[in-house]
Amino acid sequence: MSWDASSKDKNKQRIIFHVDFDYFFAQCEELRDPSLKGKPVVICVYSARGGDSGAVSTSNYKAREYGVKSGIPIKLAKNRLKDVPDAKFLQVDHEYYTEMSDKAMAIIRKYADRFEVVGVDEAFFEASEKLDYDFNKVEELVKTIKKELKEQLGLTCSIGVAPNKLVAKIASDFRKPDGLTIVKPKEVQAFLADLSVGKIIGVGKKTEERLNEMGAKTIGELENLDIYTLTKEFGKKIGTYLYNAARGIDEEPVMESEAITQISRITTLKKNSKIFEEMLGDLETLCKDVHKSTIEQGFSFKSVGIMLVLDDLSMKTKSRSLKSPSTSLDELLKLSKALLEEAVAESQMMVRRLGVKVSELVSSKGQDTLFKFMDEKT
Ligand code: DCP
Ligand code: CA
Ligand code: CA
Repeated sequence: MSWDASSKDKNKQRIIFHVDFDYFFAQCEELRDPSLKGKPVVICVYSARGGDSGAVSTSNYKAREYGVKSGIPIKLAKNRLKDVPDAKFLQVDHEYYTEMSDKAMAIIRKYADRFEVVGVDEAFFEASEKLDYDFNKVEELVKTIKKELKEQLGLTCSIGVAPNKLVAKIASDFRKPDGLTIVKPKEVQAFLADLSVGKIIGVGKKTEERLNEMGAKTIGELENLDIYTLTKEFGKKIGTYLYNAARGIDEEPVMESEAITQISRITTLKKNSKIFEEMLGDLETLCKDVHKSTIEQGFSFKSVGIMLVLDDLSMKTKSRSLKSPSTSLDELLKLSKALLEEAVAESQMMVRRLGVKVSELVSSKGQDTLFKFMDEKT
C-alpha cells in the first residue's frame, strides 16, 4: 500500500521512525579502539594550513562536558582539554564511518515498509504496515532494533517515533544518548507545546530570532500566529510549513532511498578542440553545475573525474581522490583543471564533448535541504 492510500483512511495514522546514531564519528572510533571509552574523544578535520588549524567534527559525551563540540576550532578544543591528559584527538575517517553506517542501515532497513537515509548517521523509516498501524507495537520493535545494532556492531542510537517525519525527528533528539521517545498521534501537540521553535526542522538561527520577535519562543506560542501573519513574513511556502508544523502536521512521505553514487554533467563543446585554454570556460560551467547539485543534495565528494569524448567517439576518463571529503568549488575546479590539462597533453585527438563528475559521495548533513533554503530566504 502506498503512503497516499494509507493516509486516506482517517483512522490509520502512519508510524514513522527517525533513527540518529549517538555521537556518531566518535562512537565509531570507540568501537574500533575500546580503550578510548571513558576518555574525552575529539574527531578533528585538519585544514590544509597544517598544525592545529581546522575544526572539530564531533566529540564523545565526555569531551562535551568540557565544552568541546562540533564546529569549534581544534585549537580551542585543545585548550579546553589541556588539563585532561587522557583526551584523544583523532582525524576523521569518513570511509570507516560510511562502512559502519552502511552496516547499521542494513540492519534497520529489514524492519521498514519504506526506508529513507538522510545522512551518514540518520534515517527515517515507516513501519505502519509491519506494525498493523498499532503504536502499542512500537516499543517492542525498537527494542529488537536496538538490541541487534548493539550485538552486531556495538552501536547505540536514539530513536523518535511519531505519526510523521517532522515530529519523529524532533522526538529522536528529545532523549539522548540511547534514547527512545514515542509520540502517539493524540500526544503530538502536547509534546511540541513547550519546545523551542528552533527544534522545528528547517528553522535556523535567523528564522528562530524572527519568530521570537514575533512572540513565538515555543512551538505552542507559534500556534498563536495565524496563517496570514506567517505567510506575510516568510512567504507562502515557508509560512504554511510553519503554520502546519506548529500543529504537528506534516504529510511528507518517507521516500525510499536510491543510493546516489555520483553526480555529473556533460556538455558538447561549441567547437572541437585540443587546446586546454579553449575548454576552460566549459569546464568551469560544468564544475559550477556539479558543485551546486552536490551541495543541494547535502553531499561532500571525495573523488573528482573528467570525461572526454574524442573525435573518433572514443572516451577518455581520468579521476583522482582527495585526502578527505570536500564541499569546496575551488578544490573541484583545481582538480578538474589539472585532470583536463593532463588528459589533453596525453591525447593527440580533438575533443568533442567534456564531462565532470564527483563521486565517493558522503552525505554529511542530516537536515533536508529546506534547512539551508529557509535560512537563506529569511
Ligand atoms: N558532523 C560534522 N560537523 C558538524 C556536525 C556533524 O562533521 N558540524 C558529523 C560528525 C557527527 C555526524 O556528522 O558524528 C552526525 O552529526 P550529529 O549532529 O548527529 O552529531 P553526533 O552524532 O556526533 O552527536 P549526537 O549524539 O548529538 O547525535
Ligand atoms: Ca547523531
Ligand atoms: Ca544526525
